[in-house]
Amino acid sequence: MSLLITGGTVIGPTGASPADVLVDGETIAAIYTPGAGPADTQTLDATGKYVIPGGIDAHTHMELPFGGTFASDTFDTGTKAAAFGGTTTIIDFAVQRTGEVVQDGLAAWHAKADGNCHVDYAFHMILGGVDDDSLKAMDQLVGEGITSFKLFMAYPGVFYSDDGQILRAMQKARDNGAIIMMHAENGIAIDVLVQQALARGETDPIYHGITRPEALEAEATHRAIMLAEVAQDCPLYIVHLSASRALAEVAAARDAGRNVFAETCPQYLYLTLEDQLGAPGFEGAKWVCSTPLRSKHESHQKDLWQGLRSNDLAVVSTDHCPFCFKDQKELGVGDFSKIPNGIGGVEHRVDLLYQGVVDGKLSLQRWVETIATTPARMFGLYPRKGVIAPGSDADIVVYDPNGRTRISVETHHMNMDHSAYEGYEIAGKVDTVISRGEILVSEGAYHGRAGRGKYLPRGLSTYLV
Ligand code: DUC
Ligand code: ZN
Ligand code: ZN
Repeated sequence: MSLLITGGTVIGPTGASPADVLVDGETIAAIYTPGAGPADTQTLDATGKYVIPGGIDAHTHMELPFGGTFASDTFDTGTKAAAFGGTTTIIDFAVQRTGEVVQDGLAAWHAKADGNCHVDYAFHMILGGVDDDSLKAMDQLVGEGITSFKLFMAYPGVFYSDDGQILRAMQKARDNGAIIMMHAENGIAIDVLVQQALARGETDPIYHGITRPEALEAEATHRAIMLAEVAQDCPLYIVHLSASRALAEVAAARDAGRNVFAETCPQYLYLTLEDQLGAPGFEGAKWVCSTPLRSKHESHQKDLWQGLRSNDLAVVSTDHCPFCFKDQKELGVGDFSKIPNGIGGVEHRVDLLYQGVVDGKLSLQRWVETIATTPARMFGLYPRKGVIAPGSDADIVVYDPNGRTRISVETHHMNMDHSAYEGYEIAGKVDTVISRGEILVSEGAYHGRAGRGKYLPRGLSTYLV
């Protein structure tokens, strides 16, 4: 089937231009000056709207086991919610927990996702135990299209790697071309602060943030950057960067020409320690995530937006890790350290970042780059994904700048009993969502189905210096 998207403004990393886009089957066949496309084709009128590549959320955790429970979105519910929000590819984290075999963890993730996804999906691999076997497995996985590995400097006893393990994994990645993704927080020091806070009776959710000070994110970010230097400039990608001094560490490494990259997430751009984590009673548990929300009395949000403009922050992902308030977040009543860490947001990233365009904080081009093009290049999916160009997959979002989006638990599609952004009004709206040539969302109606999403083996990053 072919489809001509007419009258819209195509946005790419090089700018915005009026163009008609011809979709043939699963791919983009041609781009025409307005009105020059074939006459005998079904059309989709995008007049007055933006035509952008489908969003790529490079950081999700469907069904992640955490803190005695599991993230509440399955690959079915989570990827359907992603589609509603204009995200047509996710990269989820397969998990090897300490003591498990890497290949078993990966097989478990394939089993969870296979036949259940509404949009295309790929995997990174979390290494929770770096040893001779997992280092060998890294080579095998790169051959299978898993070209990025997440390590944790936090969560001792669960996912934590010490500096020697990190260095060995980085050396391996330097050899086989993979990227190391780092959860950069000093978990050993954090655990001391957590125990001291609990001993003082400081049990409310806000102490989750207070016991994870930004100095310990900056310190870990610095250490990771230095270890990657020792590993001969192993490509390093800092995940969920939340704070000014960690950003300064990334910026300094980038200024020195290093293969150091970072992402941030909408929660760090919009939400704060005081207003959300500090909500009365146990309410703040909704916003317990790590790295934590930061203080509104410091310059973090302003600096993160600046980092997005300057490309010191290359990508916006969600770290989608939803837990219901009832029975899940409630595991931490009376002890913040038992609240499962995570915020759900896979449905709202495209809209929340568009709000940055409306607010004058981000250009249209940077919007598209940070939500689609750069994640595709960073993680070996480009040019199949992340760009509107002939030959690329027809993953396309028609975005209505004159529409409005109201975020609420009443209307969202994620499997969560609350929304981290309840009541937020966005000036802009996802109008039509196309995945590999198939219309999944139009006029609010859903036409997709579980199982149509394909697994995407990835190539090596094409974003390296
Ligand atoms: N941070 C979270 O908030 N949730 C899951 C894992 C992580 O690192
Ligand atoms: Zn993390
Ligand atoms: Zn994460």
